[in-house]
Amino acid sequence: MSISLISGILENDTNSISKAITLIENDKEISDSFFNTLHEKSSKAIRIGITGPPGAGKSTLTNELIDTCLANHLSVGVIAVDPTSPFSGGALLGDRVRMNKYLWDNRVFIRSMGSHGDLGGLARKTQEAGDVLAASGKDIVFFETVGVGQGEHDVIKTTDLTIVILVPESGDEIQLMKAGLIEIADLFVINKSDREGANRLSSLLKNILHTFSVRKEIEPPVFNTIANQSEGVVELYLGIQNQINTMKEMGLFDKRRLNRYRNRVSDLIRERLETKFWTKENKIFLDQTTLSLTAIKSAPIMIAKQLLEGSSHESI
Ligand SMILES: Nc1nc2c(ncn2[C@@H]2O[C@H](COP(=O)(O)OP(=O)(O)OP(=O)(O)O)[C@@H](O)[C@H]2O)c(=O)[nH]1
Ligand SMILES: [Mg+2]
Repeated sequence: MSISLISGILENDTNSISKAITLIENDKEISDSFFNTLHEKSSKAIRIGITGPPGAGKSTLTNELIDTCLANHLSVGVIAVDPTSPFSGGALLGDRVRMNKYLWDNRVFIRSMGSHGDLGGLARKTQEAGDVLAASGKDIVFFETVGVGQGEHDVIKTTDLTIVILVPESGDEIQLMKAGLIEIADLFVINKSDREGANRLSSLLKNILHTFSVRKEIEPPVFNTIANQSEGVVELYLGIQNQINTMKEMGLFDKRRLNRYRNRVSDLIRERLETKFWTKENKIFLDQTTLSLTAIKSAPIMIAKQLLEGSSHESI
């Protein structure tokens, strides 16, 4: 990793930011000192996760929030996680269109990161990309994901604040409970509030949250928006600021960041240990001892133990 790349990032040079994220995405060897420098410079940015079902209006709302941030003199980075799912056919194209809108504006940097069906390491990579954007001086970094899979949830868990977007048509209790949305949300948005059922959904949600708040330190507020008409966006923006301030006052903000830091350390350890563990020999051993279901004569724990104890090598 060259010194010019890091200084380019710190000077908010778009090419350097882009290049660094590509290196991270492609798992290229990057020096520890690079990450150390990023770390020193990346604590100021607020990281906000935006998640919700496919087509809920996440991108439309993020765009609105970008404009509101800019109007309030805040620069913005966006990492849009494309889960390469059948739902998100239009997502990449849409993201390209909005990237073009800000092409000449270095207060905004938008990037899609694909998981290419392999969710391993996605949360780490998006965090590192977030570090790059934070170190480039962005005040706010949005992480936009479709709230479907575990990998996307892992991404959301790495943020300072999580916004869950729902739409009237997704509006039954089961939907809300599904995928642990209530657990991860700090703030809810009912988008497409021009549609029927929006009020019903928001009262239902508020009721559920009230019951849940016994277990949560802060009851998540609920906002109604019509993102494609820019309605409710300023209120949401103020609500986000307010929520962050409350979290800071209660010490929850720092607590969450500390947890996130610890989780990053353990995730890195897990990833490195696993990479080191799966040598060619160990992979061959697993394949050979599990050639077919009928060939398997012992419980998984027996194979795992042999692998861990290294006795697998002798028996190949
Ligand atoms: N009626 C209505 N349509 C909206 C609203 N907000 C967004 N849309 C439309 O809903 C569609 C999907 O919006 P997106 O912003 O692409 O949704 P998304 O959640 O990013 O979608 P994926 O990334 O594909 O999951 C677009 O056609 C938007 O114009 C709204 O408040 N009301
Ligand atoms: Mg989208």
